[in-house]
Amino acid sequence: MDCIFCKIANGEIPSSKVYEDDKILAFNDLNPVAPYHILVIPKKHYASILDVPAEEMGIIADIHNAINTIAKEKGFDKTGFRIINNCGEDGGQEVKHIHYHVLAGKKLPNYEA
Ligand code: IU
Repeated sequence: MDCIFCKIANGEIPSSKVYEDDKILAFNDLNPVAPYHILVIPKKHYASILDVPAEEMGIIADIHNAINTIAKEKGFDKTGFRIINNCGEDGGQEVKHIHYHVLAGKKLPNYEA
């Protein structure tokens, strides 16, 4: 499958790695919108949350567990941060491999809708 985040996950394409374990990879976003802009992905391919079977939802807990570790390591557990998952066309999802944006390091603006 021609998925850029699968290629990042398997090391075929290099990334600025922030965290890795057997199931999860986190790396710095190429176009950061905040002082910290980290993408957290499962190594296994799921196009979006809609593609994660109920019996595999544990991967979402694994992602959040990785985010906890990263936040504590980087120190933004103390200041706060935002987790975003864009899903589908209207959600603004460009890369069709589920990923969570973690934004931190400044006071983030409120949402526009
Ligand atoms: P989105 O939620 O699918 O819109 O977010 C995709 C993000 O992936 C976006 O912030 C890009 O800057 C980022 N990104 C990246 O960091 N490295 C890449 O090779 C590609 C996209 I393609």
